[in-house]
Amino acid sequence: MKKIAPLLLVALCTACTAKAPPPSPEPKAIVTDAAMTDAQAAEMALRVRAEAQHAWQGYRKYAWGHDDVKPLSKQPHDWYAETLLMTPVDALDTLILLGLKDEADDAHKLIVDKLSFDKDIYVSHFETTIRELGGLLSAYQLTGDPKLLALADDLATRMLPVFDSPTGLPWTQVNLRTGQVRGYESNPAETGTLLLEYGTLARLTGKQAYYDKAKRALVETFKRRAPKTGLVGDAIDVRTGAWTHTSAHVSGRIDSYYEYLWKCWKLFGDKDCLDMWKTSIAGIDTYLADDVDGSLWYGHADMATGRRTEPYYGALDAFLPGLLAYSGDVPRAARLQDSGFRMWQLHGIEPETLDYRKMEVVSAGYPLRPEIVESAWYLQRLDGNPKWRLQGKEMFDDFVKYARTDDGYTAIENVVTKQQADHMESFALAETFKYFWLLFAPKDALDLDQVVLNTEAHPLRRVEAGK
Ligand code: DMJ
Repeated sequence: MKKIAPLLLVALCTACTAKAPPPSPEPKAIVTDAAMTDAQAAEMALRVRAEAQHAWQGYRKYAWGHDDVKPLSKQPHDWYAETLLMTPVDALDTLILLGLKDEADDAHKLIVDKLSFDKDIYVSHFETTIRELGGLLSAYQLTGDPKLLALADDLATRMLPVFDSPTGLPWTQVNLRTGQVRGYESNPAETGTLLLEYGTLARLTGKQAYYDKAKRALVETFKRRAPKTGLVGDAIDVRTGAWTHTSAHVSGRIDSYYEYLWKCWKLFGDKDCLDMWKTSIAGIDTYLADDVDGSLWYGHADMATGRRTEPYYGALDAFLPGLLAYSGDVPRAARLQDSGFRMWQLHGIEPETLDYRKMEVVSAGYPLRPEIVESAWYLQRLDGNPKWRLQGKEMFDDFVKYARTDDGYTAIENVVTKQQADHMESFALAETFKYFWLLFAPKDALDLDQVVLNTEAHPLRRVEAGK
């Protein structure tokens, strides 16, 4: 077993003595001329850590051994007939990074003692890849425990039959015991958000087929882009490769396909990914970007012509500022993040979908999504403007105010009325708390030169081929 290089340094700067900024005269204004001191940021990081612990305890108390918790009814919930320990697997690297050692040890032990993929259940290939495979790989790289790598390898082997379609685009579901596949109506997020996980596993195990199959799925998606715009649609038939829905956007069903084009270049140095990214981002910036009274948004368009369809942006789209910043376009990233923050401030929690021309909510739920916080973190890390942390603090205050329960954190059914829903998705601990914490933690808490985060916020460390 190779020695695992430490990824993290969790000591927070509590010794800094700079004075607190004066309070903003406008409680809802974005303050740009004040900064959060290191000591205040350290305090925020500790607060986030304590709240993450509270969320974990809700799962621990009411849903231990299950996929996730229903925080209001205090009941366990499983995605399928049998548990895949979704929350512990998704949360383990967050618990480690935040220094919640007892909780991390507990989750780690549960996973190695109890997790088995020999189950007669059809699972979503995409969700299982980003949450389970991504979580296991990242936890393996953080702990060096070979059992976690063995679990990842076993899971991926069971899922490989999905790639045996006439096009190489994966079927959407696979039976983990029998290898039978089903589900032909897919989308770019599901066909193109696989290479970081399968590629890392290929590097760690020497099994090149993992890389090749996931890369082929990505390339086959890209090949079907519209010639004029370079954009993809949001539903595709994996049997024929024909688009069944041609709406182009950066929201759910497409989002992380674009994310992985850039990130597979960053993680593997794969030049094909860089070329595909350049073509794609040119189309996104040309046809989806929408300037409304000086504010930048990215809406929906027809993939073939680029004609604007809906002026919609939402909680899922809010990953784009982070990706723009990460790929070098900080000016657009900053403008778009400011728009996203306006969307958040409209009701003090962002909606799933907003009509940004009318500034009206189209879809009012908030299932504890991380994307807008993720973008604040990338921007804070890459351009250093203090306002991203100030935005983050306001969002965290709102998040605690509306989503906290006695026994954890729960989704919001309606961001206008603030009525709570009864579920805590595993990405709340995998991503939302992690990005909030990273936003306030010192820079060296996670070395962005060494790792690339998958779409579920699992940091994957670069591994040289053959090592
Ligand atoms: C997560 O599972 C991933 O971030 C995915 O890419 C999009 N949806 C959720 C979070 O909102």
